[in-house]
Amino acid sequence: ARPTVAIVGATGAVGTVMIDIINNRPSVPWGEIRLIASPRSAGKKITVRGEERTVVALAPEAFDGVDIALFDVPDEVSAQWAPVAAERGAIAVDNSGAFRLDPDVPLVVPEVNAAKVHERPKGIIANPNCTTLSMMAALGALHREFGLRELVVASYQAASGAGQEGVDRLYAEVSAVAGKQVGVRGGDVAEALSAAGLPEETPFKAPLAMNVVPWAGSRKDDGWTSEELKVRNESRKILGIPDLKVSATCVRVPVLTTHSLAVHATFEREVTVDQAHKVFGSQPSIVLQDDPDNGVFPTPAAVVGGDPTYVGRVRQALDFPNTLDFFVCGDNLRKGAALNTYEIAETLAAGGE
Ligand code: 2RA
Repeated sequence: ARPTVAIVGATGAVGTVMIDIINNRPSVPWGEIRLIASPRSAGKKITVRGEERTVVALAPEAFDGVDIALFDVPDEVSAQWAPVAAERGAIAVDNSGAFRLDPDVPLVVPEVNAAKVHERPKGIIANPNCTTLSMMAALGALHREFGLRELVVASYQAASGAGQEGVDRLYAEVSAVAGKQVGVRGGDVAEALSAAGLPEETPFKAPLAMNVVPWAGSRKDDGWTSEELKVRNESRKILGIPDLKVSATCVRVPVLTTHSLAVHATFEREVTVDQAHKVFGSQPSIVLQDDPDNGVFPTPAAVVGGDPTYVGRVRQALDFPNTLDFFVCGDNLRKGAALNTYEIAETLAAGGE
């Protein structure tokens, strides 16, 4: 029989993208597609692949008969419910941060380490953080050829990474400054936001309109943010390089959706721009956009809504041996979240699960 898949958090931001992905696949391997959400959203009707389905409330019985449960819910909900799904016989594919660094839970990007889906003693597979994910297809491909040793990255993260609250805040800030001569004097953007009646409390810690904010996630030891540590720890785990040297600075920019990263990657062997282009060009999930003389390079506004990872500005570092610099963009709600989770489920389905 064809496997039953459940989407947990079907009515949320990532769950909604997940349904869009399922609706737009040429074909799907699923028998039943079950929609699960909080009791508040239960009873809601959503059309999936032409068939109207009713959302059922999150409860242990909701997982009965489910083969693969895709979790698009906050960390604490996953922490509680993914083990329940696994106990009931489902494989839980979790998009939250709850299990990513658990040694008994594989952290999977199918282009990089698909075989890890079979090593899941807890019945749980984790999906990486969107910032890490945005560069993984590119780094995984280069690592296979040239052996990655060191990674220095700066992120340019979209407001939607901070959820609907982040999206609403950026729209409100952009309307508050629209048509005004702000950004010419220290503090005048903040004054414009306050004059427009926006609450001082913001998900970004500082005005995001007409600005960039060097902060994403929560505070960790020694001045690092949670987001910066995720980039380090998750990259090591996905690439299978426990001692990979990583240093990240995560920055929020006034972009709605699509995270970008400036990547400085050092390899065991020399790598030329031509060789890197060939590697990127041979990856089905990477689109190479690298012709700056003709204005061809990826930007978040141009690639948002797309599934691939977009790579450009590939250069051989002038002062660092065996090192490439490049720029990468990936839709943080698609490959960064729902799409990768769905691709893990497809990998499982193709493996005869
Ligand atoms: C962010 N990576 O962009 C986070 C969301 N998971 O804030």
